[in-house]
Parts: sequence; structure tokens; C-alpha cells
Amino acid sequence: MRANAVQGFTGTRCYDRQATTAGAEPNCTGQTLTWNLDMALNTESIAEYHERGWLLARNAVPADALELARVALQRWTDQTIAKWVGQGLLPDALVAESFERRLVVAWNRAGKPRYVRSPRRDIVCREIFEFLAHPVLVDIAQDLLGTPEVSVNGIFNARPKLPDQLWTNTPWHQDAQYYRDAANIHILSMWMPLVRVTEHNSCLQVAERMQNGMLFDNFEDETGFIGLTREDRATLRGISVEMDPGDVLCFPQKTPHRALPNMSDAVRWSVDIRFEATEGASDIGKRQGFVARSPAHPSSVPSYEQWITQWEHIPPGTY
Ligand SMILES: O=C(O)CCC(=O)C(=O)O
Repeated sequence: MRANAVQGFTGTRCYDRQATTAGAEPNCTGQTLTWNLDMALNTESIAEYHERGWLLARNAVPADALELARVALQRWTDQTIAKWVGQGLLPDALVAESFERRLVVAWNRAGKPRYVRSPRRDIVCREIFEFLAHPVLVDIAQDLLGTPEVSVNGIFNARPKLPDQLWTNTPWHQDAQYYRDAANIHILSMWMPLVRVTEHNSCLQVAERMQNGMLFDNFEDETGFIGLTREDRATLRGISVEMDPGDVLCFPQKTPHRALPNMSDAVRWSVDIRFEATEGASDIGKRQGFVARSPAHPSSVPSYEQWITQWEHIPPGTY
């Protein structure tokens, strides 16, 4: 089943957090949407997130934020391909190829070498820091978490997902399966594609209205990712969320989701990042995370130079 878009966002409001007047306006279907003008999302969208356990906000991520992620992913691609060239797997770095195709062309020519499928440590850089702390993303997090005291959770990933590649096919799981001791802390995931994603090239599927339910048992999937048992998977009804760059899919830590296989001939590029309320933030999230916004304690918001010290002991090539 494919998802209908939730038109929950207007970018202009996002920068307008000073305004305090409430408002209401009809949307294209005649339904009245209500706004508190110091919010990035309208109240219906926030309610929808809490009721259904996911929200697709269309055209919510500004181009400058996406560009920060893209720069980091391009740099990662340069480094990954340079390694293959250095190992003698590839004669040249294929710099003329497009962002959408370069990695897949290089990977095939290099003999399909293994690479870090969900890079995190290797994309840590100033651009990623600025992306994670981007005011528009923090605005959305503030609305969905219900507090202006917002932290970036240190679990974030890029997903260079190639065609015909079982080991990057993320199976049905709940994010909280990765941090079971923090399963009841509201950790908001935001998943953003850098290319258009459809059922053909590995869009995500979500199973709705399960965010307040049980935490499923961990099952070691054939991909090596944590997944759900065959029996638990059979209980889920997947909703395909097809998206364009600029859209953001938001869901909390117990919403089951998976990625469909990439059947295109191009890379499915995406990034997934997480936010939580600073008060009561998870230990795992704080380890490489940081305070992104704090009206109460503005000095707790770190600089890039301060944040980078949290990564110094983590070797390249690992998470
Ligand atoms: O992008 C993917 O393939 C999986 C993303 C995911 O599972 C997540 O963001 O939690």
C-alpha cells in the first residue's frame, strides 16, 4: 500500500519561530489546518505523528540542509573509491559519473567489494554537524518531541544502498531493538532521501499504530542487521512511503519499518538522523550526540570543535 502525502509543513513558517499568533487555513481538500505560528508543523500533523506513529512532511527540508549532507556523502564516495583505486581494484576514480551512478559503476567495476554499509564515523565532518543542527530540522524535532530543549542523538547513518545487494536491505525492525534499555525514551527518527525513492528503488515501508506497543524480539537477519522473526514480520502491514529529496519521514523508536530492495541501476542515497528531549536523553544517544537547542542553557550547545572530540577514540571504518 502506498502512503498519501501529509502536507504538514510550510517552510516559511519554520524560520518564523518568533511569531506567536495562532491561525487556521483551509488546505487543498477543504480541510481546515490549524497553526500555532511559532511551530514548524501544523497541529494536525503533530497529532497524526502521535496517532499513526509516522509522519511524512513533504518539502520540509531546505536545499541548504540537503546540500550539507550531499557534500559529506560525496566526500565519503571520493574516499571509498580512492581506496578501491589504491587497492588496484579500479583503474580510475570515475569522477565524471553522476552522484546517483558513480558508486554503483565503481563498485561493479571493482568486483563488488564490501564497504561500510551505513557509514557514520566516516561521514563525521563540519557539514554533518551543521546538518544535524540545522534549525529547520531542530524546529520539526521540537514540535514532535514537544520541548525546545532538543538534543541530536549520536546514532545517525548515511545509506549508500546499491542495486542487487542483499546485505544493505534493511529488514523489518524497530530502532529501539538496537537500544533495548532505552526503548521507552521517545527517540525521533528522521529519514531523508537525496534521490527520489519509490517501491522500485528502496523506499521505506512503515507499519502504523504500533509505536506504543511491544518491543519485538531481536532476530539476526540474513543481512546481518537486527530484524524481526518470520512470525512477527507476518503480522505487519507495510505502507510504502515514496519520497522526493526535501521530504522527511518522521517516526518514533518503536515504529516497525524496513527498506524495500533497490531494483534500479542507481544508488539509493539517504540519511537517517535522530533527536530526543535533552532531559532524560538516552545514554547511547548522548555518547556521540549533542545539545542542538537550549533556550534554558544556551551555553550547553557545543561548537563543532567541541563535538569532534567525542569521536576521537572511534577508529575510521567503524560505526
Ligand atoms: O535506509 C535504510 O535502508 C534503513 C533506514 C532505517 O532503518 C532507519 O533509519 O532506521
